[in-house]
Amino acid sequence: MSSDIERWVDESARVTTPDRMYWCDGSQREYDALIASMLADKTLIELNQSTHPHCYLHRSDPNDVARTEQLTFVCTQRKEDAGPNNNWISPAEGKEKVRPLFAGSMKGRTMYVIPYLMGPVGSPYSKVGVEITDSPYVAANMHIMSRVGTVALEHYKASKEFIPGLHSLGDISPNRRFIMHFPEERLIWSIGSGYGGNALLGKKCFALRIASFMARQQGWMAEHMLIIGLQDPSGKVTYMAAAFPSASGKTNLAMLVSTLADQGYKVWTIGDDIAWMFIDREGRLRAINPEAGFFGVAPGTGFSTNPIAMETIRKNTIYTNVALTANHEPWWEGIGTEPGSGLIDWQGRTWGPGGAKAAHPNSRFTAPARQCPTISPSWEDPHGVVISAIIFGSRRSVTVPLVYQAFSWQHGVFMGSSMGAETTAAATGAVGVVRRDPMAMLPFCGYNMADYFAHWLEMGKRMKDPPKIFRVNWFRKDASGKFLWPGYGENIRVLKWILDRVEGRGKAVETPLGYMPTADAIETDGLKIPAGAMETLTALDGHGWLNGTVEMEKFYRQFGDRLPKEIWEEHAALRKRLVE
Ligand code: SAT
Ligand code: MN
Repeated sequence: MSSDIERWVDESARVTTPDRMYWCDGSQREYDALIASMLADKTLIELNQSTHPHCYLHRSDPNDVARTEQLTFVCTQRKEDAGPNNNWISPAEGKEKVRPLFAGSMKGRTMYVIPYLMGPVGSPYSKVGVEITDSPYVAANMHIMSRVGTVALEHYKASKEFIPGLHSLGDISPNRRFIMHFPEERLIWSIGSGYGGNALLGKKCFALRIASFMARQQGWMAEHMLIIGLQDPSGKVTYMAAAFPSASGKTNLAMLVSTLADQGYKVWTIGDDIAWMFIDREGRLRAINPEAGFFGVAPGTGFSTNPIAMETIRKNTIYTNVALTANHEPWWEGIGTEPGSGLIDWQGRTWGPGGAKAAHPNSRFTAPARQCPTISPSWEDPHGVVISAIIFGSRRSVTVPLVYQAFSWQHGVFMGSSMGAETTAAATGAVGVVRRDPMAMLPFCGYNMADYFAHWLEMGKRMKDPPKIFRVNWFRKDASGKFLWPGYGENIRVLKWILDRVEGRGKAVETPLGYMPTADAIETDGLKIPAGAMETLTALDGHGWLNGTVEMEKFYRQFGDRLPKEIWEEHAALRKRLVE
């Protein structure tokens, strides 16, 4: 065992004073024991073991159900380095504020020490973290979401580097909840929440906030992106990475069931949330999925919308804040079955139709990626997969067309950087408000986003043939509020056009926004959409876009001189194209 890790663990134990300390080895026996202890103290409920083998339900504290962005801080020495996109406090002040909350916080509890690996075993791109936590729920979830124990320590022996993350439930009070990042010393402190992104420190805290900071220093990228392989009729697989804000369909897109399967188009899953991307010796962009599981949103996931996810989460899955049927099966809005009588809601109360939602809108499943029927044979390839297209998407009821392509890498970086998104239940706060969410990274970029845009521009220069960049919007609505595009499996039609463009054969017209598919370029055979929907989906809303550029300008101004001039150039060029 490394003395560095031990030293930090001892120091953390001195502050938090747990009754017991336990080092996780990642074994099945250990996982089973964690589950058994939570069944015993009733923090887990056993689900129907004949329909859902090894599946359990956890109900969190009702005030601890989503990420809390207002309590999340990036503590760099200088405020400018965290940027206007992050809450900031100096490292010294941050520690002073939060250290007292850790004092004795694990009294009466067990401290779990979880060495974990982010990325495939044996990959030069994988990285080690160690999470200390007093939550067995977190320990069990980390087992699913990362590669825990011996494999991580083996990797550490060679790399000699680990990211420490100290987590304690504290008293689960939002008044004493802080998610603190110290990117310059690569350290995470999180207290007061047991919820996913706040508490599973390998995920957003390490794999995005700390990793994005490291990636800029080291010349790679840590992105909030799913990774898929699109197989064409010849059997060739082309890999794509796509950024969408939380709870905007990344898991569904990653597990898409193709409606063009009879033509030979199929989607393989590599990851549904995070991509780490590196430039290889040949100048190509390669991506790995640092995670080992899916922490997906339950509501809206159903037998018709995402049968692959439904199959993936049938066994060995931890459900959080879903409803419970009388038959002890998990249930949520959009699952596609009737709940029957005797449904218990996510807070353990009897539920009646017409009442509030039975499952929390941000209720989740945690399931091993290897169980996914469409998991790619390359998902654990130590060298990753070569990315040919990058897709940016978000929920926009108006203005943003179904799909278009950037003129160049620089234009694509501008497109990603100016992306507006309607907010979702994945973070506490108002839902459905449009905010700028560049590259879907606003809550996850561990440094000043002006520098992040500069880093993207720089990466493009270093690649020989950078991936083509696209913008998509599945969420456009008509005047009556109905979605115009069917989405889900039909999104394959858009992916096919993207593939055609990558291969240089897709038909497109030049518009002020970028290259848009010609009227016949997207296959509509067999597609059930209202008359005129395709026209609306591909129409240019010049007025809406001009207003959009005003919003963009407001957003960019916050970054002052630090914003790369290329972004202003592209902004001016877009305005010019729109008014011409
Ligand atoms: O809650 S998580 O941050 O883990 C998931 C998400 O919001 O994307
Ligand atoms: Mn996410």
